[in-house]
Amino acid sequence: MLRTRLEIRHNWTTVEILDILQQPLLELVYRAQTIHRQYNPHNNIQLATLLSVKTGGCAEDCGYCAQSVHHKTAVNPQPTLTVGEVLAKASQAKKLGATRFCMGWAWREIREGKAFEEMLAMVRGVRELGLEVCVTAGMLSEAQAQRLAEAGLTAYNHNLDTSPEFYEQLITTRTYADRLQTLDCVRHAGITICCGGIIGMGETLHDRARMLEVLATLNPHPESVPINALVSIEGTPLQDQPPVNPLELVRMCATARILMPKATVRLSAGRTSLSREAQVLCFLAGANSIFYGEKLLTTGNPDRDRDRQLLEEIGATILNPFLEA
Ligand code: SAM
Ligand code: DTB
Ligand code: SF4
Repeated sequence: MLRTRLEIRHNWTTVEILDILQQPLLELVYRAQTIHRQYNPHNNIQLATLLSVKTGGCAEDCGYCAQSVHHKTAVNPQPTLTVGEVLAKASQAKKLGATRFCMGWAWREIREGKAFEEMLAMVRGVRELGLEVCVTAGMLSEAQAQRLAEAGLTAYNHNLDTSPEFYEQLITTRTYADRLQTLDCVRHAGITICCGGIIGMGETLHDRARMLEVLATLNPHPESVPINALVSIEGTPLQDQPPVNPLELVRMCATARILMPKATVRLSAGRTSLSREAQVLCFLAGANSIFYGEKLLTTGNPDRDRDRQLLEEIGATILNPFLEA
């Protein structure tokens, strides 16, 4: 099997990626599925449950986000969840079949102090449950990444969101270079990287290709690549964006799979607007992870029972923790 595997490349160009993104859809899905089978022969899908530990009141101005203080949305700042509350949720997620537990903080960056110590306790606690554990909490330093690694953190999520060129139209309070710097700290600490982006924010196909190019020229590639469709939030600058064509999401999943054959490609935000059939197409195109649970951070997600039923119907099995890397 190993002999037939394609070479993993880190030198993809924009033109090559644009060509892939624009291939006839059936060709594209066939190509992505061929690669997917070589690297993930068992039809495994990872179930990751997401919990917002600190909701709302974020100082950043990300144009898509319900939690930014710069936008008047229906989301108000909530008290930070306690270690006990979080571990109870993680334990429940495990019972319901999740193998990865992801925790979010609406922060610009991690600061030293009580909240960080509690984050470390949460990470240790989730690992003790035998789950993979992921944190997303904004920028961090080398030293903080090191402490998270020591606590047993599996992955840190920090998205590029879009191309370097389109980025400034979405976020002004931190730069693309800041994001890459954070990813560097995560990598140096030996934590796996979860990094992807969003489509449907008014970006061009060229922007999508450029975002994928930045991801696919990281060496090593991110272990996990979330592909989000914009959930348009009232009160944000992106509130009137038209919904994403589901086939565009299929194209993104397929292209991510072709460029980064070993990564876990997660079909992330936006699944409530997708038909079961569109989701199956994304799985065929190489998506092999979903968020599992009734809520993402502030918005809805498909029902657990329906998700389980869907996976059963298509003959997918649930990925065991720690097998993805
Ligand atoms: N504050 C941290 C940060 O920005 O890195 C962590 C939480 S933040 C909400 C995590 C990611 O969720 C963002 O980078 C973005 O890709 C995604 N996201 C946020 N709002 C979204 C929306 N309305 N639709 C789709 N994806 C969204
Ligand atoms: C990611 O790429 N998507 C997740 C997770 N990483 C943290 C977040 C999606 C958020 C969707 C909007 C909301 O629920 O507020
Ligand atoms: Fe804050 Fe993250 Fe939302 Fe940006 S995406 S406003 S950093 S919570």
